[in-house]
Amino acid sequence: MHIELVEGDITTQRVDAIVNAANSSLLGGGGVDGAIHRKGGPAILEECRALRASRYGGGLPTGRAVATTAGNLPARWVIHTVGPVYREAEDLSGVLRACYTSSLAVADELGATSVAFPLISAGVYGWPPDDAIFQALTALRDATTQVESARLVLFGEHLYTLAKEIATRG
Ligand code: AR6
Repeated sequence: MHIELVEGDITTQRVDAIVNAANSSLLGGGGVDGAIHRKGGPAILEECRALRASRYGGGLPTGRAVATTAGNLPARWVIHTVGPVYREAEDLSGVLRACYTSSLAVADELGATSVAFPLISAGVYGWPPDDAIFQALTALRDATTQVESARLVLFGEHLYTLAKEIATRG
């Protein structure tokens, strides 16, 4: 799988699927989740509500992923995943990496070959950005998937520069 780093807004990415850093309620929130629902329109929330009614009454568990329409966005699907809230006292990096791999597994089920990811857990959920980037790159590099192109979308120049540095470090 080809891994690409881009600076920008995930809602404008022209790929088969974009990933949403959601919360387990699937009912929207701030950050990238807010932007996706705002620009994608009500069709996304409608499908999220249906998923809650059918499969995820107790919420989408952390580290898991599920797809909906992308509404008015240029992508075909939004894959919602729930990152772990950062905790110093507990190593949840395996759960964070699982967000990337379960999103790719959902992409495989959909037949999506290009997927754009935000930096999951690195905002409201408090994950230190450098380690969030490291975990994202590790998960994507190690993944077994039919997805041909994974794009990590960094919001702002600072995160983009940091990601470039971490990627070259290996
Ligand atoms: N495009 C790309 N990246 C973005 C965008 C955007 N439009 N907007 C923000 N980011 P966050 P989390 C970056 O907080 O930490 C929500 O309320 C942001 O700079 O969106 O997983 C959910 O409902 C950061 O680098 O997600 C949950 O309750 C990264 O996206 C909770 O926040 C992730 O920040 C999830 O928190």
